[in-house]
Amino acid sequence: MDSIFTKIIKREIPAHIVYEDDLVIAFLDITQATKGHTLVVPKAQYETIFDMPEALSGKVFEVVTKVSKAVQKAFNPEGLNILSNNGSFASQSVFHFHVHIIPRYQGDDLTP
Ligand code: DGP
Repeated sequence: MDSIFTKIIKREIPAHIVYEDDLVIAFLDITQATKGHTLVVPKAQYETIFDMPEALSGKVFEVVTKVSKAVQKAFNPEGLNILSNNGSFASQSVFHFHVHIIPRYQGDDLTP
């Protein structure tokens, strides 16, 4: 069954896509936990990092680096969290591996 992210990749549902190549796509997270919150997703549908070929993880993190630099330039946050939830116990809700890029700002909603 296609994940919601595969549906985005197939252009069956809309998303604000900021990067795409043969293997990886990046688009804005619908929740915008903070301004510029972006997801980096391999186009092949692997549920978690445990299912991923290591070569593809490497490619995903190349794109995480590229997109992080672009987010930093575009939004000028004070810092940036990069995280991936794997497994429902770890708060994963979409079972298609992805990496969150979450820009952090002074006094943002995520500040403890
Ligand atoms: P996680 O809990 O780590 O599995 O994060 C899944 C993220 O996916 C969550 O922050 C919201 C985002 N998301 C879910 N559905 C959609 C969608 O249809 N479009 C976009 N752009 N993001 C979505």
